[in-house]
Amino acid sequence: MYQMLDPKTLTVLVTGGTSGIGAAAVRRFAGAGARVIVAGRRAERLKALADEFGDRIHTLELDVRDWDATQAAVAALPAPFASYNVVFANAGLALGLEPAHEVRMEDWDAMVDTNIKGLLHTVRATLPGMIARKEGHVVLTGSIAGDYPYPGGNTYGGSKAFVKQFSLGLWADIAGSGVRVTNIEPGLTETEFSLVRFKGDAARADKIYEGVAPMTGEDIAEQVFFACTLPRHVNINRIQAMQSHQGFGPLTVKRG
Ligand code: NDP
Ligand code: 8X3
Repeated sequence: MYQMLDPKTLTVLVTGGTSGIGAAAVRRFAGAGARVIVAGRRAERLKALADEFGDRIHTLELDVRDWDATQAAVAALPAPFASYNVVFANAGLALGLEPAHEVRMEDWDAMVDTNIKGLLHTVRATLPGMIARKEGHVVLTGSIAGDYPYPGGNTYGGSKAFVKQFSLGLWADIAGSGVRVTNIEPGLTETEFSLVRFKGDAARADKIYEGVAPMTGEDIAEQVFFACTLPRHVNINRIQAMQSHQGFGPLTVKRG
């Protein structure tokens, strides 16, 4: 029988663990017996996860945009959490759907600071430990938006295209080190993503998921769990998944 890794041997650090895909990953791994370090900014969400899973969970109230805080939080991890061997750099957001010439600069800054710089902070703070231990796995949350453009996706899509290329560059650097790299690229997934994108406008957010059965955080967490529990000689470079009614738009020609 094919031998998957025992999840009880995994200690998983999840950023963006307080909601959506990240929270589902926390539950998937902790539910299977892994230790999980959950990072996010919302303290009450972190506490709820700690209450649910007890001493299998360690929480970090952390804004990944802050390099000093990210570095310090990783350096201060207590045993046995300090020997993490999976890092799921998942925290991220989209803000707005305006065309480039109308967008608020603060929104572009926030996406770059979180989706690119926050992800880099997470990887740079955690990678040396896994390289030294010769065992680990970096999982990054990209998006189909990093592959296929859509109107209003400008900087969000650009940030996820960065994640795609960075994941390949990271693998070029560390293949053979014992640390694996996987880019998870979900499509339409119902989480707090659209509520955040539309700045609390729940009616507009709900419309995004109307008339389709969107993927859920659990669907994506299962893909992460699969990639991380494959035997260590297998590296999944990328998993791209779409909701089964989602397709590609045609190329447009704007005439006149
Ligand atoms: P959610 O809004 O439900 O979750 C986002 C998570 O990111 C929250 O836990 C939030 O925690 C955290 N986060 C945001 N900013 C920061 C920050 N500065 N520091 C630390 N944590 C932060 O959305 P999703 O679960 O959908 O999003 C997770 C990832 O999946 C994102 O990278 C997103 O781009 C990506 N994605 C989502 C898709 C979708 O359709 N939903 C599809 C493709 C990719 P807190 O607010 O507590 O800090
Ligand atoms: C989120 C997917 O298509 O809503 O990354 O931008 S999409």
